[in-house]
Order: sequence, then structure tokens, then C-alpha cells
Amino acid sequence: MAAKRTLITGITGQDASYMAELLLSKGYEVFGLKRRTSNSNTQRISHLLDKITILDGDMTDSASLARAVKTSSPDEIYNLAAQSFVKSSFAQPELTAEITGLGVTRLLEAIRTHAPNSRLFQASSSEMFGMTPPPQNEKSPFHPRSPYACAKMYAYWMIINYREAYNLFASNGISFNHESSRRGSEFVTQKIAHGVAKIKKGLAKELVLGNLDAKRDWGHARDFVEAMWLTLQNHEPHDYVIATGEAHSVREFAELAFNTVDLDYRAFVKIDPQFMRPTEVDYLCGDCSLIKKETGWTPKTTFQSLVKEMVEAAMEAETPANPGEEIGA
Ligand code: NAP
Ligand code: F7E
Repeated sequence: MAAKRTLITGITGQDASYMAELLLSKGYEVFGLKRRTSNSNTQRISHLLDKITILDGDMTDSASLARAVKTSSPDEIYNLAAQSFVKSSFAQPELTAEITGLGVTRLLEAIRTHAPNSRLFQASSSEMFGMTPPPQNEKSPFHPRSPYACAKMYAYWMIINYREAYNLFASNGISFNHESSRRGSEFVTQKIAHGVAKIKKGLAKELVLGNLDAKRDWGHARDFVEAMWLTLQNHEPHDYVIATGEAHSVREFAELAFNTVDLDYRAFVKIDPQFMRPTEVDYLCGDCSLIKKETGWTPKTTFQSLVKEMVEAAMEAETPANPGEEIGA
């Protein structure tokens, strides 16, 4: 039997790096959509570059998406591209809508024209629940609290609309936060992990954060891409919440991360309102019983081992000769 073919958008991102590893291990032929950048940004997939085919394209450019879909002729498509940083979406709401929202419509049109029998996974977000109290599941109402979440809402409904209107096999995975040592440096978990490592090694004196009371349901990206793959192996397209079912505050994350290297976070963490958001999402905790029941998926990584893994990786990466980037955002 011929190998299955897949197109992954956002191939330079955290999730795509794990998704490409997973699909290669299953024998897929992998194509990755990458936008042009002035500097190389393929660090997360450098170990995979001789095994996958990179296609040039941008979520804001319909023709490039159509070409990518036509060239890859995929059985499965994982749309992991987005302007994914919530805080930046307040500064760049229109760009976020273009990439994270309208980009999905462009991709759906390319699929409808060139690969109508393929299966599409859309990376929807728990941010869409926003103000809705936990536990959040597939039946919970949405109340987005950022331009990012609004863009994801638009994309979510376009997936459902194209499924109903054109019979496309298109599914939303409503993922809660998932992290790893490959997480972007501005997200709070990675900012804390590297802040801890810098302080422990004498490369920084403090770590400046925003709202320590926000609660998130944090899982591991490696576990979450498995749920994404399982979502597309269903007989029918279906939207699922992907989560661990356990929430912790930013404060708890910081406390545990500092404890990992025998430090007390209270001595080093400072608060600066510049890291707060105009509208915050206070408490996300997913109820993932449906995907567990229907696909057998279950998250494997505990909160404690996630924090430990991220701090240990940061300790290895941060050296006086290579002090990493300034931690902003
Ligand atoms: P990420 O690390 O920020 O990766 C995003 C990817 O999208 C990068 O490869 C980025 O390319 C690419 N991209 C951005 N703008 C683009 C454009 N105009 N055209 C083409 N590609 C573009 O995000 P992630 O954490 O892997 O998340 C993957 C997806 O899941 C995203 O859609 C995100 O919104 C969603 N999601 C993530 C989480 C989470 O906790 N990680 C939770 C829920 C949903 P560059 O490298 O060039 O910037
Ligand atoms: O913030 C608080 C911040 O930026 C988490 C994306 O993958 O998950 C992610 O979005 C919490 C927020 O992730 C700092 O206010 C405190 O309450 O790591 P974050 P996020 O906004 O939850 C969802 C599901 C996605 O879909 C997104 O794509 O931490 N916080 N102090 C801080 N956050 C940051 N970044 N920096 C701080 O200094």
C-alpha cells in the first residue's frame, strides 16, 4: 500500500515538530508549509529536514496554499499555523484575524478545489471558552476574550460550515495549553523555565511576570499531537476537547519550577503590569471525557514531569556563553 501523505502547516512551530515526528514514525510522507522569514527558523525541525518536504507558503496568500495542497495531494492536513500568541493579538488584531482566522478559509477553499477527499484537523483553542467557567467541554458556551480567541472562533465555525455545506472531512480539536522544551520563549511556561535556569546559573537576578493567579490546564505537546492524529482516524469528522483535566495557576508553575533547582520563587519573581492583558482568561480546565471515550486517547505526561522536563532542558540550554534571548512578553 502507498504511504499516506500529509500536509502540516506551521511546520516550524512547536506542535508541528512533534506532529512531523509522529507521522514519520507511522510511515507517512510529510510535507510542511513554511512562510518566508529573513533568518532561518527551522531549529525545531532541523533533525527532520532530510525526511520531509518543505513547501513555501503563507496563510495570507491563497495561491501559495492552493499550490501546497495540489503539490502534496494529502490524505490528511494538520492546520497548525497561526499567530498564536494571545498578548500579541491585542497589538496586532487585524494580522491575527488574517492569519489565524481568514487563513483557515483560504485553506478550506484550496482543499475544496484540489483535495476534497482529504481530512483536515483544525487547531482550535480553549481560549474560545474565555469567560466560561470550568470544566469546559464540547457543549460549553464560548466567550472569547482576545482578538486571537475571536479569530479562532471564526475559524472554528468555518470548519463546521464547510463540513456541513460541502461534506468535507474537517474536525476541530479544541486544545487546552500544551507545552514542551520547544515552546516559544514568550509563553509563560517557557519564560519561567528559562528564567529559573538563568537565575540558578547567575545569569539573571529576577523574573518579571504578569498575572500569577491565572489558571491553565497544561499538558505536553507530544501527547496532544497524538490526540490530533486520532481525531482524523475517526469514521466521521468530529470536534473534540483535548485537555488533561487538571488545572494549576501560573504561581504554582513558578513555585514548582523554582523548587526543581532548590530556589524559592518568592525571592525572585517580580510583577509588572506590562505583562497583564486588557482582558484576561482566568480559569481554563478541560473535560476531555469525549475524546477519551471515542478514541481511547489519554494524556501521559503529568504536570510535575512537564515542569521538570522544561526546567532541565532550560538548564542545559542556558550557559554564560549562550545566555538565550531576553525574556520579554
Ligand atoms: P507556534 O509554535 O506559535 O507555531 C505557529 C506556526 O505558525 C509557526 O510555524 C509559524 O511560523 C506559523 N505561522 C505564523 N504565521 C504564519 C503565516 N502567515 N503563514 C504560514 N505560517 C505561519 O504554535 P504551536 O504552539 O505549535 O500551536 C500550533 C497551533 O495550535 C496554532 O494554531 C495555535 O494557535 C494552536 N493552539 C496551540 C495551543 C498550545 O497551547 N500550544 C493551544 C491551543 C491551540 P514562524 O515560525 O515563521 O513564526
Ligand atoms: O499565558 C499569564 C497570562 O501566554 C498563560 C497559546 O498557546 O494557550 C496559549 O495561550 C497565562 C495567561 O498562554 C505572564 O496572562 C502571567 O493568563 O503562556 P501564555 P495563553 O495565553 O494561555 C492557548 C490555549 C492558545 O491557544 C494560545 O495559542 O499566563 N501570564 N505572566 C503570563 N503570560 C506570558 N506570556 N508572560 C508573562 O510574563
